[in-house]
Amino acid sequence: MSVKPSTKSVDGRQLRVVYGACPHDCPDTCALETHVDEQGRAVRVQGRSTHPITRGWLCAKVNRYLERVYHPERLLYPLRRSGPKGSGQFTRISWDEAIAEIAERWQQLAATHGAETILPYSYAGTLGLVQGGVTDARFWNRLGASQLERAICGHAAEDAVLLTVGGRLAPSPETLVQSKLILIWGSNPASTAPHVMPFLREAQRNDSRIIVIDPIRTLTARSADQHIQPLPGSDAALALSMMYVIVKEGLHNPAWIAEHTLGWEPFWERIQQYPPERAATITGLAVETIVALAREYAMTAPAVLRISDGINRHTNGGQTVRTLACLPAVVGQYGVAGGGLMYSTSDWLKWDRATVARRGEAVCPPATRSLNMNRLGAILTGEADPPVYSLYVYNANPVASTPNAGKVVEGLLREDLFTVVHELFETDTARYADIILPATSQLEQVDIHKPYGHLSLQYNTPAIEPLGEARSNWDVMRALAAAMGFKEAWLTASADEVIAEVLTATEAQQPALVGLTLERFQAEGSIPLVIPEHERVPFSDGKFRTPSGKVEFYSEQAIAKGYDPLPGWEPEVEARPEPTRPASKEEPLPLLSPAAHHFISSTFGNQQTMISKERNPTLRIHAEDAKLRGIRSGQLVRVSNERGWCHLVAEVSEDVRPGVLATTTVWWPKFSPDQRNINWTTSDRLADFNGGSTFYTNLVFVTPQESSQPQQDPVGVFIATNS
Ligand SMILES: Nc1nc2c(c(=O)[nH]1)N[C@H]1C(S)=C(S)[C@@H](COP(=O)(O)OP(=O)(O)OC[C@H]3O[C@@H](n4cnc5c(=O)[nH]c(N)nc54)[C@H](O)[C@@H]3O)O[C@H]1N2
Ligand SMILES: Nc1nc2c(c(=O)[nH]1)N[C@H]1C(S)=C(S)[C@@H](COP(=O)(O)OP(=O)(O)OC[C@H]3O[C@@H](n4cnc5c(=O)[nH]c(N)nc54)[C@H](O)[C@@H]3O)O[C@H]1N2
Ligand code: SF4
Ligand SMILES: [Mo]
Repeated sequence: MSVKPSTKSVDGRQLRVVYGACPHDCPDTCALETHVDEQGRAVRVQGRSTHPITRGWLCAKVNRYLERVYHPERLLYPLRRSGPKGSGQFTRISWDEAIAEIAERWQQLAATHGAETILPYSYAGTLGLVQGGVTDARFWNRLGASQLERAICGHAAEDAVLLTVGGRLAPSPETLVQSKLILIWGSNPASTAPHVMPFLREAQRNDSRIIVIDPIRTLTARSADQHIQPLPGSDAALALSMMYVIVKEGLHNPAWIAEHTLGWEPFWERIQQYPPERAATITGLAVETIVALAREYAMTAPAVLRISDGINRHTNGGQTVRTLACLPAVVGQYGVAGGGLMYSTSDWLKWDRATVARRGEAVCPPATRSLNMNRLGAILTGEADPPVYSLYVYNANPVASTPNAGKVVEGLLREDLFTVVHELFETDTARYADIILPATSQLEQVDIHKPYGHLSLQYNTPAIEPLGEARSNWDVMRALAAAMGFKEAWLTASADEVIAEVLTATEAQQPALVGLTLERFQAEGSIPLVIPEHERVPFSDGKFRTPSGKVEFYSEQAIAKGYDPLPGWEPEVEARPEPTRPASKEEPLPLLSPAAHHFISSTFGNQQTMISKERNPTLRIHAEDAKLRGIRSGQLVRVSNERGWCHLVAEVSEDVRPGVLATTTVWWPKFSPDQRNINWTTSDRLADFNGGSTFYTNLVFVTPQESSQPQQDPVGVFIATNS
């Protein structure tokens, strides 16, 4: 990319141009350009035109990033609770008071109950190396706090891909234009990775076919050439059955399988349990659909399989992804340009972990227990021993986003829990804090970003001064370290010093970073990883990063982890016993709650323009199920199970098939009816692999709310009166 221009003339004004990175949990990791006026105010945020993926445009959300940055409800000062927990009553205090109080409480806890009773809770508010990765590790390791197993998103899928091919080495999305068939399986890029869409359109213009496999007719499905709608949680059976057809019809690639895979014989035994007639009863698809899909996939080359994390959020999610990851091997499509598996690009570059985390430093106490973030409610209400007495939340909004959120609230109400929340806004989580700390936005902080959906790194230069007294995550860690008496240079270094240190340590091991210095990032903003052209087709050398160097249909590593050594299908733990039989009025139905187009998880869920575009927290329900229950569009319905309940606005829709329900997430509870959202019903049960989340294994009862009127103005109606 070109070297940094310092100013731009717009409408006769000289505006400063600052290069940045979109910090959000989105595979596109866009390269930003912020224009700043003479008063130091950002007046425009746009996508950089020279970036190979961003290509000069941003999504509907970040296009309006300045509304977020200059939102009238930004937290600007530290606050201390002055009423009962959850009352929303706070009084302004100084940073010195806030830091001193936190440090004192933690020193007391460390002395009396052990530092393990302190739990940092965070996820992907920002994906930056410093404000995310380093903040997540260094200070907490030095303190000896409990570790957090960050398993809320794609943990099961990551494990599945690692077991099968040994690395998350997706090709960059530009290569989609080389594909002749694109299977988009349980992934909704039109909303969740929008910069993939122009490549899909171009592929279609090149006569490529796109097939979307998703229980919901998503925005992506609407623009596909074909949409196949299996029942949720049935995909592994569909994939196994495709393999059955492929092999029975001799459309597989025996030579490739013999050379590049391990365990074909036992896997073939398993596949034979899934003739299309059986798969049809599991998936709810016609036998002909399964057979035609199998033939098309096997007979079209190159064919790429795109998956993302949505499909892994089931109790059988790990095995589902592992089975899907075997499909390209059966037809010999790994290592082919425009073919293979497009999951995540995360393993093209791995930051040097020892430098990021400093876990091995002599001053750090021995490794502590790891607590799974999906179990937060349970952890706070008795599961943890010793209990958690202090929770420090940043980069996350667990009251909105965590499964079984009602339990989380129950835990946060504990009088003996000292909760600190570092946030840009008074989220539903911040409301339960004892101390709230104001956080900077991306325009106010330094960072560097490694994407999971392409192959360029983005550096983020702060464009404006912090608003009010807001501080970045890392600056708060530094202040807390000082207050706790920790003097190590790796806890006091500036963000840029940390970046330089990690770049140097990582470059020593990974050629993809050679020559990419902090100074170059500061000048250029975005730089592609150094990957030779001939290595850009993943696995084209036939070497997989598994222990055997092959695609492992049979995995000893899986056995060691207590999993089935072979891919396979299991019914979901919570499922209708006969899913293809029409559901009676009294029966609970499976509910999917995937990503909303105008939010990123719960981020942007307090921005009026985004709420207006999303309209309502809706329940999409098929006309047959709606009629049976006497439900009309626009009516408020109660969605419930043994974990909890919430109210949604019914939308009778052909987007879902009979017997399947859908909503979108993550609505802020405080902007939802009764101040609760769908996560009051989702389960904190863990997935089959790696402690993953199971948001989409969720059976719920649906009943109409008798007295309710159609909802027109959700924000006016639902907004909490005391917020
Ligand atoms: N606009 C927007 N963008 C986002 C986010 C957001 O909230 N909004 N979230 C970000 C984050 S945190 C993530 S992890 C990614 C997620 O990115 P995606 O994985 O693309 O998004 P999801 O909506 O979680 O799930 C994708 C699709 O999987 C389908 N699905 C669910 N269960 C099944 C199943 O059993 N079988 C099949 N075949 N399909 C199934 C859902 O119906 C959904 O359409 O997106 C990121 N980008
Ligand atoms: N029902 C259901 N629930 C889901 C999902 C689903 O599909 N269905 N998706 C799940 C998935 S995939 C994910 S990844 C999780 C995500 O859940 P979370 O990680 O909780 O993500 P967000 O809800 O976006 O919360 C991020 C918070 O971090 C704050 N933040 C942003 N930048 C900074 C910063 O620099 N410093 C500090 N201190 N804070 C910052 C934002 O203001 C925001 O409130 O949600 C999960 N929840
Ligand atoms: S959310 Fe995704 S698409 Fe939108 S600007 Fe950020 S990286 Fe780009
Ligand atoms: Mo996620």
